[in-house]
Amino acid sequence: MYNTSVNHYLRDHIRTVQDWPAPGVAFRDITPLLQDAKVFRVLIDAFVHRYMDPALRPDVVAGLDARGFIIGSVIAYELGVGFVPIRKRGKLPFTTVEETYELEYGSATVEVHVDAVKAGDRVLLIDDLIATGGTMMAGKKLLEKLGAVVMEGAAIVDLPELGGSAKLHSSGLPLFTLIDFEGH
Ligand code: HSX
Repeated sequence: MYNTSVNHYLRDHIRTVQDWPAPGVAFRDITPLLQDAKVFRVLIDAFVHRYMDPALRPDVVAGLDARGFIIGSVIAYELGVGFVPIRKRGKLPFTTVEETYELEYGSATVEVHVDAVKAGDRVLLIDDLIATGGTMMAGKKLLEKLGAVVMEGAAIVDLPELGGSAKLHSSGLPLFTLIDFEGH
């Protein structure tokens, strides 16, 4: 966990929307973190302070479609490294590699350009939230197909009850998250 008072400050700016997108789901909405300039800066700095440490500094930041783009690109800019988008299928124009993963109902596919990272690059993988961990796991596998090393996964919110962070951790991926939400 990051500095506790920062965690609480950020938590207070996450909106919980009940029964969205489906009955029984408590959706953790990060948009209030972004729309206030001061809160947005505190949020981004929480990540930047960690990854500007030379031992943890990535070569590239990869963001997961779509909320991972919002924070991932700003973090990359602040760290002075490049940003690559991992997109849902059919959005990237150049040659891609893809990875399909299971959802509760059906499956999803994510893609990245074949030249997005180089073999041996140390990549920081970013999303807004970890639930089942399927999205982040697919992103990790994609980057590894290109020979990159995913040095850490980072997200604003973890929903530990859904088991994703434990699954990612046991796959060997270190994780950094700012806020845990249990229950509703
Ligand atoms: C949500 O699903 C978030 O923005 C993440 O991209 C993703 C997390 O779910 P999971 O793949 O961990 O279950 O739309």
